[in-house]
Amino acid sequence: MPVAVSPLAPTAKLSALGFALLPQLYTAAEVAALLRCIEAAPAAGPNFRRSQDVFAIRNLLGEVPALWPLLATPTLRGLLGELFPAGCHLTKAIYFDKPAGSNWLVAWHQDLMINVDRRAADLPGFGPWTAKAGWVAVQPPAAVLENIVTVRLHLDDCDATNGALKVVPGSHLGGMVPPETIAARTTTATVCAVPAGGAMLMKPLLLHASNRSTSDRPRRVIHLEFSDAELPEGLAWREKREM
Ligand SMILES: O=C(O)CCC(=O)C(=O)O
Repeated sequence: MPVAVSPLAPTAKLSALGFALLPQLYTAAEVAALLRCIEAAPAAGPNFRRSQDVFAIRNLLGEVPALWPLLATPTLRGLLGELFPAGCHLTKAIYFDKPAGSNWLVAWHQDLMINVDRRAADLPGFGPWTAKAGWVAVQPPAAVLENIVTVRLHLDDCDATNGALKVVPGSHLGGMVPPETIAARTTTATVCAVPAGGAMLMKPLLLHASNRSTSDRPRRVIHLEFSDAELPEGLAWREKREM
């Protein structure tokens, strides 16, 4: 009798590959409510970036607080409970729309920076530091990045034509990679198509990129980062929100 091979659970896939695709994390009604809430936001100020090729909202929950009760569903909380059994906090939230026909492409990279509340220049292992429009960001030690899980919630069906992320499976296991070696590491890249209401889980050190859109469909994403790590004394996550 053939032995049934059970597919890897999302948490196991995330550890092994650096990403996992969840076809349905939110219902169609929940997605519609999230979109209505974003569309009703005033969309003005330094955290809003709008051009023909991208519409982004940084500090999403600070700018659109009404989103949080819609996002923090029992399903999301259940997922986070599996990922972080001892509890976790949100550390970053961004909204991205890559509109139909967008020319915005994102080159291969790892997500190396975290947003923090102040500059603490002599903190061992932390740096370089940047400050833009009142926001301080820093590259932390790899252990801090390894603890983060990003949940990219897709609000539209997304495939290779409208900017689905391309990733290099397993590339999160090699630590921070020198930029000049990235191109040679992308030969095994795969495209992460996700339906509306689905999510992509990913580790920040996973090599990822996205293409321009050749589609007539938008690609709206809510990007949430979670961690159960505290930063060293004197430094705090800028957007920290307990779960
Ligand atoms: O959404 C995209 O296409 C790229 C975003 C990205 O690379 C990032 O958030 O680091």
